[in-house]
Amino acid sequence: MVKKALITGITGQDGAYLARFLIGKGYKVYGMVRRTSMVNTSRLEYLGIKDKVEILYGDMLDLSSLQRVVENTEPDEIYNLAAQSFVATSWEQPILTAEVTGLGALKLLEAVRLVNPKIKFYQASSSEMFGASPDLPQNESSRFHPRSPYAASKLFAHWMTVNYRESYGMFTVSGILFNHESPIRGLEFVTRKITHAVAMIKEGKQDKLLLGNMAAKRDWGFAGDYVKAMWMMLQQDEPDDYVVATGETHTVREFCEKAFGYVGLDYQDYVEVSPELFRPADVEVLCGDSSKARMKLGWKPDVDFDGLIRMMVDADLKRVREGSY
Ligand code: NDP
Ligand code: GDR
Repeated sequence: MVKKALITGITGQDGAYLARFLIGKGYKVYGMVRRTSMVNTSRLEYLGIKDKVEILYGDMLDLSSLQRVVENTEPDEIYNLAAQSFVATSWEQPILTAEVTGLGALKLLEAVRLVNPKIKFYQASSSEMFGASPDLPQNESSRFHPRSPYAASKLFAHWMTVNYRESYGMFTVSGILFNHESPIRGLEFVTRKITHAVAMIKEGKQDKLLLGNMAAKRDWGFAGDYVKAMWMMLQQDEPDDYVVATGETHTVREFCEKAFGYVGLDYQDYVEVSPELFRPADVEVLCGDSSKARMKLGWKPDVDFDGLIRMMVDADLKRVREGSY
């Protein structure tokens, strides 16, 4: 029998990669999207799968719509990737962030419990939940110390996922994923902001790049590798939580150095620091210990830091040259 998966957030970076991965595994893929005045399926088009997924309308703010989408699709697996996912915006829209990213996950869990508690449920948790944790590298037992409305909302959703497993015996898992990027990463995130600027500068269409905290350190991997781990978590006999990370951490400055260096430029000639781009509170260093995922799931990343930067710069150069972005 063909397995069915429902993805919330299918128009986002991970939603598109996960949909492609599941289609490759023979799944029937449903994607929930919120109503907007313009359709936003550019990432599905980029990965060549727009016509291979079935779209349904629903919103994380609206429990009745979630319940209807779950009833109408009768999925075996649900991947809850929908969120207000940009940390910086979460200070400007803290309540919306809590409602979509935090309460939205609880609403979806409730919809699953009411419609069919046997559906397997994946929650997109985040390394941001560790925030200012004194533990480094961070694994599943590390202490949480969220540092933004986004991170606090994700922590609520994480604990609700754990609680639905413990209270109702549901197959709910929380994947604590460290930063993962790709050529279809949103332009506001620092990696894509840099690789896009590198391409624009190289092609003579931009002359500088403004950044905030360049000392921040992140454990960056490739989104295509990380969506595999999501699926693997739902194929286990028992539901559990897993950290997914490369185990390497690099500064924003290093990312710049390599991305500009790849096209023969010196980042110091183009990058300026703008105090306006600093956050009210930042997470200074994240580095994940994914031993559990590697041992129990057999997961490992295929793309390394340099490979990721090359992939992103190449894709942005191509788009800038074609005038497609
Ligand atoms: P994106 O920001 O690219 O995608 C977010 C998705 O959520 C979009 O499809 C967006 O739809 C959808 N969405 C937002 N608000 C609503 C709403 N009210 N109702 C329905 N859908 C909504 O995120 P990523 O793909 O990068 O991340 C996927 C998930 O994983 C997110 O939950 C994120 O917080 C989490 N995460 C991401 C990490 C990363 O490094 N990428 C690391 C750890 C966790 P629309 O297109 O209409 O805006
Ligand atoms: P993050 O990603 O907050 O880790 O959240 P982001 O790329 O936005 O920031 C990473 C670090 O870079 C610093 N920085 C800048 N960031 C942005 N966006 N723009 C800048 O100009 C800039 N200059 C410096 C930031 O201060 C920060 O320290 C991402 C999201 O995908 C979340 O949804 C996810 O949960 C986490 O990764 C894991």
